[in-house]
Amino acid sequence: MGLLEGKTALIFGVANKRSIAWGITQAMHREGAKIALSYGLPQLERRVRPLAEEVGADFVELCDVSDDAQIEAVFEKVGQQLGKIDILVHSIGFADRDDLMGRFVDTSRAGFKMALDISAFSFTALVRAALPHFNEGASALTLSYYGAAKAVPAYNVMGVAKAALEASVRYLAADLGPDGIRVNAISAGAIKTLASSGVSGFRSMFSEFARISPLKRNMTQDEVGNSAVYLCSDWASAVTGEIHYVDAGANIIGFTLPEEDA
Ligand code: NAD
Ligand code: 0WE
Repeated sequence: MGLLEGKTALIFGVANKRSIAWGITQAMHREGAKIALSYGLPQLERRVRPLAEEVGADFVELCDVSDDAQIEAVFEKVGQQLGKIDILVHSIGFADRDDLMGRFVDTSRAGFKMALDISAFSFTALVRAALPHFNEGASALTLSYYGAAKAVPAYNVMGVAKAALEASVRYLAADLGPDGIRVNAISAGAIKTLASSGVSGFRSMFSEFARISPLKRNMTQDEVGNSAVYLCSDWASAVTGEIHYVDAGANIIGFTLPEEDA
């Protein structure tokens, strides 16, 4: 018997096989959840359709989360085609590439607005739009990163967006707790995906991560997926407003010594 048997999960943010959202999708499918997917750009459809087929998802809808009308439209289809949902996953983040290099202090007003809109506000927008469609005991999950809590080289405006996202998780959890709806985030360690591999210096960050983490390795999309299953399952029924690190323990380390002194 799967942990999510009888539940329906609506997952935003699958772009390709490497997406964290795809690791979550596969884990939730394995645990018996019915899967529905939403993707962000028309040109992603030809990649997402075959993936949807792998997990038996009939509901596959375009939704650019920077557009209120598209959010409204996708949830109208949820009402018509999917029925009530138990799990909402938000695995979406975007900033202008130019803002993910150089100094944070140089961030433009337009770049700041876009990063916060797509990476932070969209979670609140999706949760609000989902409210009439949630079953009793439903939960929402988003993805964050350590750059919300500490200054990470080049993460810049995305770190500020993730800080806003993590605070949103707490306010949403406080708002919706009385209705039995839980809201949590997974803060994942650095993983190679479309959104990360284009980032300059990512390779050395990736190997540095494996060096400092207590488990002495990186993690996988599948491991994030398994933690997502737990947080969205009834085993986490008293867990809400939480930022749960899935990072091989890296975030607990204060500093490391150079090899010769260790
Ligand atoms: P990804 O590129 O596979 O996923 C990002 C998704 O955001 C894509 O599916 C993209 O289409 C979608 N998106 C961007 N703008 C959108 C818009 N306007 N409307 C709708 N969708 C839009 O990369 P990923 O690494 O799987 O990222 C997923 C989440 O995980 C992001 O929130 C990211 O910040 C977070 N995260 C990533 C890492 C990492 O190292 N890869 C670590 C921690 C957290
Ligand atoms: O949240 C992320 C990815 C965020 C991201 C990445 C891109 C690259 C391409 C948002 N927007 C864009 N826009 C683009 O045009 N991560 C946690 C992965 C990541 O991204 C970094 C990191 C890490 C880790 C950027 C700089 C430094 C570290």
